[in-house]
Amino acid sequence: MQVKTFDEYQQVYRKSVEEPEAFWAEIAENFKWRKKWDKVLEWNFTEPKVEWFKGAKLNITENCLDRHLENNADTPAIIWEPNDPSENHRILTYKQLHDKVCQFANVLKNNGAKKGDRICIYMPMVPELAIAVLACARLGAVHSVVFGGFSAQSIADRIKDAECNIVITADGAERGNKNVPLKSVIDDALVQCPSIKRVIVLTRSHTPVSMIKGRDVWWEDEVKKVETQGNPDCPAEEMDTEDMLFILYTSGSTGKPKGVVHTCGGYMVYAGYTFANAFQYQPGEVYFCTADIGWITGHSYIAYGPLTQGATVVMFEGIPTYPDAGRFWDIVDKFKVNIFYTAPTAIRSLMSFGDDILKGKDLSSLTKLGSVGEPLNEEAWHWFNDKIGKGKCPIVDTWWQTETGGFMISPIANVTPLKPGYASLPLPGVQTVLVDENGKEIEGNGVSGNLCIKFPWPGILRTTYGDHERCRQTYFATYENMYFTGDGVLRDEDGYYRITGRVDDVLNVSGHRIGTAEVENALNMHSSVVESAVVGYPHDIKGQGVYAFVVSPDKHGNEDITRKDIIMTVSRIIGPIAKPDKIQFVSGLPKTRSGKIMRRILRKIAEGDTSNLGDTSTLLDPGVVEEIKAGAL
Ligand code: 6R9
Repeated sequence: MQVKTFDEYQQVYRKSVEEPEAFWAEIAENFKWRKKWDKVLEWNFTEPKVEWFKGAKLNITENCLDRHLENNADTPAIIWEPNDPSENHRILTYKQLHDKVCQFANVLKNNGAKKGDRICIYMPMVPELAIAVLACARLGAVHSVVFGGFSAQSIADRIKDAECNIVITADGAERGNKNVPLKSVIDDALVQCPSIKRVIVLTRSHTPVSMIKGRDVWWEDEVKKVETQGNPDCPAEEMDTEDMLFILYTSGSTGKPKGVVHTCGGYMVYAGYTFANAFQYQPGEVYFCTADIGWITGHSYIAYGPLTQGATVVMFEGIPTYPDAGRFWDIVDKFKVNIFYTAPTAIRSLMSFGDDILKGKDLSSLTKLGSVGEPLNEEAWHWFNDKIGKGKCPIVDTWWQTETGGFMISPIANVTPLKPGYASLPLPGVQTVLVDENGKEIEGNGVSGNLCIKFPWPGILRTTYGDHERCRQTYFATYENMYFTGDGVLRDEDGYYRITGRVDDVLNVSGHRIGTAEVENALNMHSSVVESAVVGYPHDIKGQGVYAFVVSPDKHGNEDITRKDIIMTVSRIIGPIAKPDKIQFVSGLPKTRSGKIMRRILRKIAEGDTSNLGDTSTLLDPGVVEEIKAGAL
């Protein structure tokens, strides 16, 4: 599955475009199937309907676990580093992980879980999170992991949308010196969720929790029951290749997050193949991905991708700056990490602490570096390359999305010549196109446009849960017969791709996708907010910050307190990750005569670039712009 030279990459890429079915069938042969496919691909982007490896049967956990038992049972699958460095780390070999997944799958069965059920997971970054995810997949239950930074309201929305019947959580999560009372947040969420019949609670932080009789059970008690039942194995459920594997909610340009659906066969092939190829993973290498399993990066590149390849994955519970800003490098040194995959926001944040934190850290084990989530600006690229990689580790800048399931545009380590700031070239099987606003393909090099993909790849989303029309509208209706990514891109003279950021109303704050409409809905829920508009602005560390223009005539005489109340409201409705960085009170928003907010103007003001606001003649009240400019933060 790995190409070894740039020439080979170019040949393989050509083949993947000319004969995509033959190309992917050959890749798929590297996986374990209960039954092989009758047909490699059937598709149209109009409905849309995409089916990969049609007729095939499998269980992804047999690929992640069982198939490694024969030769690699004692290879570490997960090396877990706790938040508190004085607590012991844990290592789970493939055999141990297999056994724990089977055991917990039996726990789920005892608690009524079956194939097709939707199970919500809200957990800290502990091995049990990976175990819970894989146990769902073992039974064919569909997991919907919700990141620990989301509020009770966000969890409730997601549980209701997917009609989940079970929640798996923990008493609390420790991140840095903060404790997030996960179970208590779940209790608040469940007030709105009658579909939940069972809550399984792992002990982690020893935070006091309220266990509701008949609904809530302890993870440890349930495991003991399975142990006394004396049946450690749990045969994997046979899944159709197009059965649902998981739902993962992500923000878009409209108010409500959508449940991106991935299915078993195609997703497995895509996550496994891209991991093996882009990182050129070799047996024995230690790979550390700093993402949280609550995001797609954790799904595809902590859990499924690396485990299908029998890799050793470091999983970290804490944050990069606790107990100090050298923590990542301590972990690299401690476990002799070879491949280190992180986000630009983390790199920029660690850069800002200066080079002293690197003194005495042995980073000599590193051979390959990776980045994901937002553009890796050149300054951060060079720091990462010079100070961390010591100029000898390729930086794999992976562009992809929740919807794509895996890497799309990315260098292949030690194969693709690198350019700082560029995600470089599409991986084999990925047919990128640039289009202009009218949907016309922009050919040639040295051009910019909107990034689309014109042919399916196995990891493409299949639908948005419960609302297929929304999937069509969002991704397949903007341009005919193309998947629209929502990103703008530059293709330079060498054909190299540089992602320039979202072209829709989606912000990317510290690598997290946040819809402006979602934040506006939350702001508008505050009793003294009449109306609001949210835009992004350049932020040194987060990449983008959240700037809110708020119309609030009645501030109870104290702007600062009102500001804090409003921030609290956003935190409650969406979660701390969506909190505005700046709130500017305004008497009105710049609107056209037809009532549309002119975000272009607000964006410029938020960026501090007010010299040329463009044409404001269509505004209902041009005077409001002067006022907003004068009060800009
Ligand atoms: C994997 C992930 C997707 C959006 C995407 C784009 C941005 C991701 C990037 C990147 C520039 C990269 N993005 N990787 N931009 N260079 N290497 O992040 O998924 O959370 O769905 O976000 O993130 O704007 O459209 P997701």
